[in-house]
Amino acid sequence: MTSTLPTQLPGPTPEHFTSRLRSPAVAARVGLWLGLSFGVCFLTGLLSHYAQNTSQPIPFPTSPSWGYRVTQGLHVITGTAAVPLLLVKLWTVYPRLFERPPSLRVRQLLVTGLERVSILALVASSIFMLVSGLTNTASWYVWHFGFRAAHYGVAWVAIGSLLVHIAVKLPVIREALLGDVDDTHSHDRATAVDQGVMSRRALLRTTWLASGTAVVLTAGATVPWLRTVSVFGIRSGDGPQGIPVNRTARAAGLGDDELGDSWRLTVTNGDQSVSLSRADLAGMTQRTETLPIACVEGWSANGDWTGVRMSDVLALVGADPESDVTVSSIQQNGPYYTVNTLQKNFTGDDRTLLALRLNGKELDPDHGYPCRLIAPNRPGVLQTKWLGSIEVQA
Ligand SMILES: Nc1nc2c(c(=O)[nH]1)N[C@H]1C(S)=C(S)[C@@H](COP(=O)(O)O)O[C@H]1N2
Ligand SMILES: [Mo]
Repeated sequence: MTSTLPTQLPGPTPEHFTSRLRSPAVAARVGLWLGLSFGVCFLTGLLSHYAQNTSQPIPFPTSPSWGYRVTQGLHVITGTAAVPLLLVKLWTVYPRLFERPPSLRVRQLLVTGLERVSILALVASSIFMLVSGLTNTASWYVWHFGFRAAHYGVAWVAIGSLLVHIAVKLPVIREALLGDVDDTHSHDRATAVDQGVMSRRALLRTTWLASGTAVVLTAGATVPWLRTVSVFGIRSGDGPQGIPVNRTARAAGLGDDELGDSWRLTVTNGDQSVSLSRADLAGMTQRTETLPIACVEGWSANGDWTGVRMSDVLALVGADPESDVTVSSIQQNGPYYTVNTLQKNFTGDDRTLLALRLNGKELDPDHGYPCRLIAPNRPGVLQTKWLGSIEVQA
């Protein structure tokens, strides 16, 4: 006896989708690249998240100085590449959502139900990751939640459900990848009988091209020779002194009063404290280091920074150069970006400077005049501008 329960979900029936382009052969190939992009994006994302943690049981290394620039560049590039891949993948597989479970036995219903829930989690989290990431690279903060916490939390949902999905589909993936793209027999839906508007190979080529184009249009934000073609690498253009600016002095609420002669840097170690004017800092031994600003949003640029070593300034208050310190900006409209911890391996690194000059000139106010922090291999968001105080942590 067959059941008469309504097993068909509302909406189109599977018979509605007749294109042979929608096949495991296409889905597996696009899925392979999508999975690789997600994998690289996830790992580089974990690094970026860890680099921003105040407490780092395993010290985040200070070398190579360009490491974070590369990993965060990869993070944004693979995320961008994933957008066209995800769209094609969803287009290829979504008719499956309208398929009825193979039988109405409780076990089958349960398996099908679980699989669909995991697919739902995967699709929803993937879309969330790419949309929130993309709007962030466009520096468009429309979110009413903390971007970092949400993007990090949902990443685990995405990668977890992706692993479940791969495990469930492994036999199909294997067969599809080993077989010929144009093979219309194995695992194809019975109703997929139309040739479609193009060949499967052409669809795949178009997909790779779309993905590559998306990368080229944005990667100039971090790869200098791509700048001229990266029309969407929106901050790739020059800011003052050849380096982009994410927040100007004016946007930080700082003007001549705050940044003028009355400015002082307070350095504190327990009950020892000094207050330094810009002339005091300029009178100390000056060093120049070539270090990148590598914004979490994906853009990055190298600068020649000149200023005083962090360890030289700490010596004025008798502090061990290898101390965790709290670095604060005079900027008032925080709390983001204005206060953060510099871990002891960064504090003690000779390349970590309180910079006064950039590329041979006085720092532009938008780059943090009178004085900003610049340290090797550190997310841009932690390179505090308009410093006000440095305090050795107890
Ligand atoms: N006080 C303060 N420091 C700050 C910021 C800020 O908004 N306020 N932005 C940070 C971010 S997100 C980046 S990427 C770098 C950018 O430095 P730049 O504007 O000199 O290129 O500064 C960092 N330092
Ligand atoms: Mo940034």
